[in-house]
Amino acid sequence: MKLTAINVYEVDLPVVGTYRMSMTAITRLTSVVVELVTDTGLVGYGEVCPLGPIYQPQHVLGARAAIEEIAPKLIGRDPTEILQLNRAMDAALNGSRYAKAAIDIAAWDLAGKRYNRRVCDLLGGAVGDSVSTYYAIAVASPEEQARVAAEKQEQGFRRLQIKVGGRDIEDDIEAIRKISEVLRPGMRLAADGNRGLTGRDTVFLSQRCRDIPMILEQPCSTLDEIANIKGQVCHPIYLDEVTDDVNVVVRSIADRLADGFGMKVTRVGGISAMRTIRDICEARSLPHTVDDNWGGDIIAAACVHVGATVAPKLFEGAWIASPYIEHHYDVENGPRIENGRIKIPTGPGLGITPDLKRFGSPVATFG
Ligand code: 0XW
Ligand code: MG
Repeated sequence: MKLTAINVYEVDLPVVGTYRMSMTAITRLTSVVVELVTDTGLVGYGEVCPLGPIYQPQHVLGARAAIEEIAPKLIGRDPTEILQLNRAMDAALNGSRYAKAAIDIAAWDLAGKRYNRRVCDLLGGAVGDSVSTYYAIAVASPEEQARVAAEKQEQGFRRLQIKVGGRDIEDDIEAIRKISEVLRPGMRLAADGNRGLTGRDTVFLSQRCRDIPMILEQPCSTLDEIANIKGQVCHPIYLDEVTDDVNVVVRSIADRLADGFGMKVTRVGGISAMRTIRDICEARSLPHTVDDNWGGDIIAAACVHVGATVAPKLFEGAWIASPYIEHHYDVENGPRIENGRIKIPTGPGLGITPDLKRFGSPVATFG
């Protein structure tokens, strides 16, 4: 099998409502879809959707520029030799893991189609035919966040993430307390600062909520800030945005800063890197999610396929953006949330056959 062309599409993703976090509010995004075309007629799809220009050091135009630099040097390669493909990408461009991730994901899709296996099967096999997910409650009044928590609990979600930060810490504390009053025993709760809290406010929040079983997700921005407060907080800390590659994951574990992770597939470089992090976490019994920033059915399926292979005792869910997106890329097979769970697509590869009319014409073609 040889790569004959790489097509890049931009997909407009208006957000249903406004998705507010500590440092940004999202109403519309553009996702980048990559199509790997081969001489066998098989094609593979990958996707990356930066969460706006300030959430992380990622940008739609940066993704396109990185792919433009890399793509011509991949034409003629066998895309199912995924390790060699990743090495070729790193030899072509330093960094931009989020952009490389879209190509890596498409390569896994192609490998599955070539061998007629689902991606989760190629990754070692799935636990069951569905995965758990969780609901992220955007920043809003404490009353509204508690209302949403009760509603999502009724809809079958077993884990909730409340967005905190970007406001008076007293409002965050009130929101967490109101949510804890409506949750039934066994519900999991994460308070996610998305890097927006100071160390001081994180300690205040944790100590004032010491009676509430929850985890703190990426409250502060840097590993050093986390290290400063680790001995003062009353809750486990999961790292998210700061873990932008496997090395940082390894360091945060070795330095005893991470009690778990909110992990994003494209941030670390794609399915290949996420598989490595899955295995490191299993070796150290560290719980983690398998999420991404945002994006449609392609990235959602990638998260679900990897999430399906995580050891059940460590799996904290696969978050997908579909509740905030009006239309599927693949109406029949696009991942959907039902009763807090997502069925694994059954087709080979990612199991997604996107309607290319949804993407329009490619914005770039290589090969
Ligand atoms: C909840 N998420 C996985 C989706 C949003 O991109 C933010 C992210 C997180 O946990 O930070
Ligand atoms: Mg997070």
